Amino acid sequence: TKPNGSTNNTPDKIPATAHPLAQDPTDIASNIKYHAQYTPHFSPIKFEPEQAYYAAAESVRDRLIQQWNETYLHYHKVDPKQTYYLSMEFLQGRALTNAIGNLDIQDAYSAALNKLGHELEEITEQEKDMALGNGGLGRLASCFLDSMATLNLPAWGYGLRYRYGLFKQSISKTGQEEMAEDWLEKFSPWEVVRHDVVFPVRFFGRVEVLPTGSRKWVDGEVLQALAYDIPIPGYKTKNTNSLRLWEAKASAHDFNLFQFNDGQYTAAAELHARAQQICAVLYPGDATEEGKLLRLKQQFFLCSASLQDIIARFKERKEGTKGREWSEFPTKVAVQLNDTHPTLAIPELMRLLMDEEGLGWDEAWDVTSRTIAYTNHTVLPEALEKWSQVVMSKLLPRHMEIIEEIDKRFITMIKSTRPDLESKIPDMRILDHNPNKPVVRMANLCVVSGHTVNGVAQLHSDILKAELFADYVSIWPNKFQNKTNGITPRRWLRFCSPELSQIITKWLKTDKWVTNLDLLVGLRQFADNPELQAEWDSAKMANKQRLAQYILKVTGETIDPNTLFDIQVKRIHEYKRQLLNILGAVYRYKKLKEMSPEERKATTPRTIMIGGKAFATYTNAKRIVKLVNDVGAVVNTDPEVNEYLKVVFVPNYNVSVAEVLIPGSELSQHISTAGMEASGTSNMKFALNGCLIIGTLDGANVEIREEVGEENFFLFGATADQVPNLRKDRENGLFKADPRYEEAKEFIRSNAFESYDYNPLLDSLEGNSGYGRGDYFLVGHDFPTYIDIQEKVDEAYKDRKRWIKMSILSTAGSGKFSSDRTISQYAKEIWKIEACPVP
Ligand code: T68
Repeated sequence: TKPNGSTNNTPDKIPATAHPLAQDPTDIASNIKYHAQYTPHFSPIKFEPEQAYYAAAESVRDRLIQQWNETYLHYHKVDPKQTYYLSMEFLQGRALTNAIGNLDIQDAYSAALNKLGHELEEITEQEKDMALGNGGLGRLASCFLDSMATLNLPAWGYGLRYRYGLFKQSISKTGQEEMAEDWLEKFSPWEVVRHDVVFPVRFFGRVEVLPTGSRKWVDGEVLQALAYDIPIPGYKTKNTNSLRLWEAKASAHDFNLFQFNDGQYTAAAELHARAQQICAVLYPGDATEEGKLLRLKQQFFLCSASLQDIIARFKERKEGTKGREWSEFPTKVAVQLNDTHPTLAIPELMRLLMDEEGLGWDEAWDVTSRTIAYTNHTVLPEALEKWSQVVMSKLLPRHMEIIEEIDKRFITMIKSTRPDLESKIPDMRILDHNPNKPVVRMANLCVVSGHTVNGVAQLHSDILKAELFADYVSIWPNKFQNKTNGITPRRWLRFCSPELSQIITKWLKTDKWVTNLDLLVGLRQFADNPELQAEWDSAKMANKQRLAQYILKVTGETIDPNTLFDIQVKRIHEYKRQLLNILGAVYRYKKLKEMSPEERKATTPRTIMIGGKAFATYTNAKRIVKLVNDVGAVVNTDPEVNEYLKVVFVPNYNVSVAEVLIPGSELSQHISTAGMEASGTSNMKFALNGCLIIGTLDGANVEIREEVGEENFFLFGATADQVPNLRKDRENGLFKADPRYEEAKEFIRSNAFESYDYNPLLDSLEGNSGYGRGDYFLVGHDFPTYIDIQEKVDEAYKDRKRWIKMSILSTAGSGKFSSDRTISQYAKEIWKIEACPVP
């Protein structure tokens, strides 16, 4: 047998016996073997890492299912108020390490797999990321699920089961290429299909007025929503919540057997094909009318299926307790909208209550507005959703009527109670009757209908109140809240950096920090302790080595763990200013070239890593990806400088890549134009892992700097309140470029990197100010202070002791950014729900 048991079968001595709740490694090994033999997905000849992964995952699922069922039954019995987190995106990443970690059975599983000739680390690498999200918003939803389960909160996630999640990115000579990422290629062991949970969802059709005067949505086409549940285990608790993902199906009577037998195969299965389109991909390109319609269908599909399910549960439990009224619905149900993407939950809940349950408008409105709350994640104008009224009326005629009524009543209310705001009505109302393109403004619908609106970091929430939603604040001053984002300390420290975690536990003399992250402040008192510093240094070094091996594997580039590891990973967007980073790298390269060999030796050697996906049709973002790769190709092969500088593009950035990158980072860049990044969440992950931040006063950076101490944060750049005037200055020709900035741009224009035409990209930094041109993102303004602070970074890194102390203080100051804190605040201040621990 080869070391990993890659020949015939599992080691023979271990029987294949079902032991769903085994504790002992031998019984766990038996249970894994049981799955390999009796719930097979492969032919019985091999038991390689891939087969071992599926068998191990199913054995972990066995024990999850037990506590999962108990959780459901317990909630059913206690009947507490529950939260439903509606999100078009969940970026779950891998589940196996997380499940084993939360169940606290790492050691037993590791030993069991060894008995079967495998290594746990190798097995977990077999799992494909569940990447049903784009970036921060989707990952936030997943961190929230983890915290809700860990805090024993009765809460559900609701989303869509996309066949293909976020695309897989590869890099070729021409830049980024996208491929479908097939997470379901070989089935997912984590989902359970609920054949008994199916709801009809209608599209198109018309509104019929019944003799009673009530209205009913009829005709059109009806698809079925089928539930797939993913277990969400809490950390060291029995509570195991559900992420319910809907899949669209057509039913058998929509299959036209007559047509099929007549040879009209496509026509016979037309509705089946349309059903498949709904959940085919995450975020279908919305450049075309078809793409827009499909995205709207997806949004409605999520909202309709979820609300029918929520209402069914309410009614089921209502029958148990005699005489519960619909007015009690908001005492049992809290619905949180993750951005405006699930806004249609508002008119859909109104419709279900009025047209299906027979409530009047006022009663339905009272229930709806006390149930729904909305989180805003952006102030970027192009990201504020607006749907064509024409498209909406066709696809959802009854909902359009309801939205018109909400709009009408809102205007009436303003006119009667706030005549001073009358001139603001055109901006505040939900419908925008612009004759060229009448639209529905989804954010306005959320603000008018929801009981609470929140931003995702203090600065962002302040901007919402002062700008985007300022007029509404004067009507409903108490509707607006802040909930600074957070991240789960389990995935983002305990499991992704076991070495550092062990050291923290040792020095704090407890592992309670995993669920009470504020305890990390206890590290402050040891920040100068040479023993801790030495341990910290060696754990960081081990993580850097692991990262270097990963980079070698995926790029072929050798990077030196003794250099400063400087990382920027996030979606590629002009406002996030990867262009500022690469211009800085180009400037550094040019200066190194001009130095003598002795001068170079005195510099701080750096490895700059940049990773992230560009939306397929976002031209400038794709040019930035190509530029980073082209700069790397020249710098990394230049024997004069490549000891002192490397520039690496990390391909296909996703959750599991982040789990390798973040623990191995020493400096990370969060350098958005102030006022534009609502929060950022990777900044929190880096800080938690003892990585120092170079950043602007934007999003949650502001709060991170407050917590870790300003001496441990490399700050530069304009502040949010300066930005509008700086843009005006630019328009008025008052901007004076720093010569170093001009030098870096000129160097790229001179084809120093590739004969590719970078002029269009660089031209976006020139000329008059305006969106997409004239340096709207103020790269030119912030460049000089960016270069200056980078010099401070280089100096600080030379003093090892000082750097490690800063690193320890960074972790010590990260307690606030646990998603447990965020979720406790949502639970208390928005949802009004309480823990319901399974005994
Ligand atoms: C992000 N938003 C914010 N949007 O940019 C980030 N948008 O500052 C914040 O930390 C994070 O949300 C969590 O609050 C997004 O990630 C999207 O991904 C998105 C997707 C579809 C449409 C619009």
